[in-house]
Amino acid sequence: MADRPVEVGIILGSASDWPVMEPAAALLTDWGVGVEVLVASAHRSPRRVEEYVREAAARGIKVLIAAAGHAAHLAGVVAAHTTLPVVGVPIPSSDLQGLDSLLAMVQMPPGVPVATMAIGAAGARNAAIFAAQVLALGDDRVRQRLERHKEEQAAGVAKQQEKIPPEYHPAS
Ligand code: RP5
Repeated sequence: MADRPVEVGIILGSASDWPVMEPAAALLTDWGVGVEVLVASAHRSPRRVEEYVREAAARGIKVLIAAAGHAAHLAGVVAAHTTLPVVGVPIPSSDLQGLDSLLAMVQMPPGVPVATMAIGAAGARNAAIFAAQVLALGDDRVRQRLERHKEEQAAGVAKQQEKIPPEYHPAS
């Protein structure tokens, strides 16, 4: 929905993080949330990060998602420059498979929070849902979409019962 105002900004430490984060952008777009994606690195292009983040709130962005791998300082640096909520996604791009990124993001000093998600694909999906939950506080349309998501998810789990032989099903 190109006519939706952009309310979520996703910042990638590198374009190599995009395959992990694309489903997050797609989910938000599918739910009617306007999203934009910027490649900007805390270490390689710190000025680009700062300039984007400092302008974000004035441009209507309400939630920032920062995804990075290795010694992933991106989300923390983003949080340093804004009062917007910052969601972090550790990307498993290093030899430590994201454990380094997770610790770098989650171990923020007191006073500068980053809502850190799980490593990789699960974290990317949850970052999108979490961002939608923040927006839903003031947007009934997004709240209704989240409620539908909960119902669909629960129905999907119930459907999995069919994969278990009937003789093992709990007596109803
Ligand atoms: C991090 O280093 C990026 O977020 C990426 O996950 C990782 C590798 O970056 P590239 O060398 O692929 O650009 O800063």
